[in-house]
Amino acid sequence: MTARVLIVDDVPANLKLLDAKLTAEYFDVFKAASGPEALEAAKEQQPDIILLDVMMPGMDGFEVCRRLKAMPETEHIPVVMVTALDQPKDRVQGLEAGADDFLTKPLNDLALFARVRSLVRLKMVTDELRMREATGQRIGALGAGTTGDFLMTEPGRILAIDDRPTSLKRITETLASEHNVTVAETQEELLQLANSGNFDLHIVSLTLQEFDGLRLCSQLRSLEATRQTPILAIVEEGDTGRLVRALDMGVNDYLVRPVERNELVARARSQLRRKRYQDYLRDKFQQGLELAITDGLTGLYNRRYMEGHLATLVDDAANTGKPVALLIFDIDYFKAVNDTHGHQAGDEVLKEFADRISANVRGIDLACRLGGEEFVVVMPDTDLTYAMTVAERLRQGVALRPFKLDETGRTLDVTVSIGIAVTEGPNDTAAKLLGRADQGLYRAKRDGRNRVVAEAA
Ligand code: GH3
Ligand code: MG
Repeated sequence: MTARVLIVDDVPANLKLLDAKLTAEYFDVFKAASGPEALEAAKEQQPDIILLDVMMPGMDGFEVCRRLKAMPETEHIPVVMVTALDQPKDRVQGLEAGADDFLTKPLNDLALFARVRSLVRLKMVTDELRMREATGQRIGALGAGTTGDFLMTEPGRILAIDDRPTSLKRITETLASEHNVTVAETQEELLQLANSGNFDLHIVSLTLQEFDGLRLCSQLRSLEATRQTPILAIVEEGDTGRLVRALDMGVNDYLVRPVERNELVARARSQLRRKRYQDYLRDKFQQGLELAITDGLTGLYNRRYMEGHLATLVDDAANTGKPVALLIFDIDYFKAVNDTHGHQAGDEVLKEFADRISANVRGIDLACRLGGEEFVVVMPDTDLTYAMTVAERLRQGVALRPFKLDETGRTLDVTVSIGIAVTEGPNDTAAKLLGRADQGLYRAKRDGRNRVVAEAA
């Protein structure tokens, strides 16, 4: 993997050394010699990761990190603070400034490269989601994004496993004040609990007596329900080999024993925050997709979606020989409903009409609103006889049961005309099918409305 790395240090010799190491690993390196330079370069170059020295004259690394995390253009770029400071309180200060990791000099190269690769890979997930959000906003399917405080209002749901009772106690006690912590006794229990998908963070000790912590992490990464849930690993001091493997298989973050309480709190918090941000982006994308393919008033599919789907179904039908039926509906004298009872009442009728259609078709049938008071139902694997039966049932379901206009109990008689067509032969197309159904509808209107007419080729 290659990545664009911005390194920041006020000592030229340090910059040179780190540059040489990273370049030898095929990373693209950019350099900055001070805090302000780093902020500028981060905005301009949009690196994949920033390695940031802490002690610099003028603006120190903590301040640079806080500013990076406060700017929308740079807040998503992972920051690793690299420093000679080695006190837990320094680490916690770095994490609280928004750093993704805090590595102490002298750097273990293997661990550094693994961490850079891991953070860059994790960033790619967020980048993809951010890109989709930008696209959603551009096509108008999504509103402008707000992130902010909703990310940390709920307590996190954390699942932990560690077979050292004192360590486990320390973890649960430390996190219990802010979060709900569940403890698993065995590997099987952890996987079973995790598989419910009910957790926001998994904490896994890599040095378990009874089983292989690394294997457990890889299982969590491969299960559908837990693939996206962050893992915080607990490693022994100096166990670089295991740490590197854990990071390469997708563990999000780690703590070195003995676990320092404030550091645990800070790391858990930043994993939860990221998880929630990603969940939020995913949900929003899903909603945007739904908005893009459904009709706002009735919740049925819209014309654009129906046309795409119909083309696929008609192609399939040509291959399998199974017919596709298409019903097209137009409410009779609908203009009069609006004119007599108002547009609002008209909308109520359209919604109720959509509900009656939905309730009377199968799960595989596609109900959609073409626009106005025109609707379509596409029925795969359906011949003309069956399509006629359904259409007649729908027609009667409208005509025989008056529509409720409002809460006062006033009702209205509504009727609908329906045209039907069924695919005929391998050369039929979606457009021809729609055209024939439309022709049927025209005849139904001409012949007096409130009726079903099928049109053959
Ligand atoms: P026909 O039996 O020939 O179909 O007569 P009609 O009155 O139903 O047909 P026409 O096409 O003349 O009128 C359709 C009306 O549907 C006109 C328009 O005001 C109304 N309409 C279209 N979309 C909406 C909507 O979203 N809400 C409401 N309330 N009315 C709508
Ligand atoms: Mg009409």
